[in-house]
Amino acid sequence: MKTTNQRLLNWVDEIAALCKPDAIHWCDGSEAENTRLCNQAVEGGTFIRLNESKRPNSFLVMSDPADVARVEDRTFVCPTDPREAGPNNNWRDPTELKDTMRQLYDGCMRGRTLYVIPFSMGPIGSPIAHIGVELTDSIYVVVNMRIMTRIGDEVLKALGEDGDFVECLHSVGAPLDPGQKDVPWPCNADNKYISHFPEDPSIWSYGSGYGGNALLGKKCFALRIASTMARRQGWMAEHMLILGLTSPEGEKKYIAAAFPSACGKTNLAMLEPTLAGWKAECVGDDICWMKFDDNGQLRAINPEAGFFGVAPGTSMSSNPNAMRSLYANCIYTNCALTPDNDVWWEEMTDEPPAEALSWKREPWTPDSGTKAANPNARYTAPARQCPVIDPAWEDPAGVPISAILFGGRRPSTVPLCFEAPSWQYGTFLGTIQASETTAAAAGNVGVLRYDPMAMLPFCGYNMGDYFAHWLSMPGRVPNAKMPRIFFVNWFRKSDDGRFLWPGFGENCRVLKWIFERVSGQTEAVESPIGLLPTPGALDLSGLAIPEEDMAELLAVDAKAWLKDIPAIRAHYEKFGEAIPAVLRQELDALEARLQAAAT
Ligand code: OXD
Ligand code: MN
Repeated sequence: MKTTNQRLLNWVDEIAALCKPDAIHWCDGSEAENTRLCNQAVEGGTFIRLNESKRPNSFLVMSDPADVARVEDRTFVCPTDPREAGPNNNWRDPTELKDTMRQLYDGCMRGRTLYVIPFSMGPIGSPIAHIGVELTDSIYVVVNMRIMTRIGDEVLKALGEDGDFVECLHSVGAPLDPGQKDVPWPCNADNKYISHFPEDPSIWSYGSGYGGNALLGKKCFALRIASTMARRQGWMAEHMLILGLTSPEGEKKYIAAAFPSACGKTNLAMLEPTLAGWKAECVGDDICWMKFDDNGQLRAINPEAGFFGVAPGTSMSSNPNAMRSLYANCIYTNCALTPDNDVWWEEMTDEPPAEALSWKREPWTPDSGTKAANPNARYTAPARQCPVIDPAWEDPAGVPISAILFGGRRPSTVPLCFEAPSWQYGTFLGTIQASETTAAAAGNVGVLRYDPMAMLPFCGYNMGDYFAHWLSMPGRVPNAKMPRIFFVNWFRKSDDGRFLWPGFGENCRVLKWIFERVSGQTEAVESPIGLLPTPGALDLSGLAIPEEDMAELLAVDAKAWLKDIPAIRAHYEKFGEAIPAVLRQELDALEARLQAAAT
């Protein structure tokens, strides 16, 4: 089906004239098309077909070692006025950058096919969803976008004659001369640009074929560009998981949570509660779009349709529901290949395979002294394959959000859980969200890295204005019912370096407390930092945690908090005048409360 949308037709013509592909293919999104493209990628040496009896319809891809992750230093946010991009983004003048990139795009698809991928972020036709069209010269991008979003004819139908869409242009930047043989992973390692033009809005990506650099629906559209749309239109585009929690009495509440990288977001999104009678179901593991409904209720969709998860560390003990989602129909990137044509990554099994082909296509054994899989190796899995996918995950109306969680990796200072008494203070807590560096990383131990709302690499405009947008939400509609805001920390350690909290499925105990707070079933105690569980309010039944450990987990150490205040002030200074005055007042008031408590 070709579209009747004239703007789309004109844009495809314009890009084809610039990039000069050998052919143009409009993706219909069908199974037959997907099979054809996967076969073509196997024949071309890009895809390795995995063992059909173990992982049907699944493929492994090994990238160029120079193209393995998002490239934040090559990511640009380009409104006309640099103040709009803020200190949290790399800014370039949009006219100059477009000129530079047009030269790179000129002829960049020679010898390749230009694929047109109409895609919907969110259930097609949902009032919370938005449409994009990605033009790309990468089959890897097409088949991944088909898992991660809804693509094809259905989207063109929804777009109609004059529907709006975000222009997403992508090229691996590796044209082929006539007769030139392609490489398994074409890219242009020395010339990567991941550029965002929020005023269009459009995304221009060049040189990388990997993940968030190339699957433009994800970080580029659903966070950076969508955050600017959300600001203009009065909604929220957030880096959050969404889960549904059902009590033994059958009451259900939805929770969204924003954590910085490496804090177990996907694990929490799919957790298996250890408390009898409680059920957790997954709506999404990475991105959350929220809009008010007519009753002032904030409702959320997961704009994605798949999981692009970090594979290393994922196992039946850390995340059984992720593992169970991977039984078929997945793409694996930069995992290792076992002799029986299956994939493997570090910690996937207790025993590593005796031998494998590493992600660098080199023979590997457990004694090699190197990693078999790249630390950023990924699986791309259809969300519908998750055994605990929420029944409402594709509800066009979205799910009502009752609570928002912030958190970080804080071995010290921050208690297991507490609640913000107001939206304003909760927003403040989001702005000071941080993870502490550990001995595992180079540099000073215990240094705080601030990642407000886990959006530092993903906010498409000045972060100070983003904070103001958060603060403005309750005033956007009459009778706004705002979610309650909580702060959690699964990573608190004892003085002798033990984790005090078991984490994983046991985190449902904290979720239960949050559920009970939201439904008015439990009291809380006030403290200088917010509302903590009353003694005995956390359900610890069947869990052998020493009383002293629990006391430490729930203690508010005012002196330790006071030590963070100068770092918080320095963090705010980076955003200068853009920080809303009420947040500075919240910080002053917190400091005063802590000082009173410390003396
Ligand atoms: C991701 C990330 O890949 O946040 O989801 O980096
Ligand atoms: Mn993410």
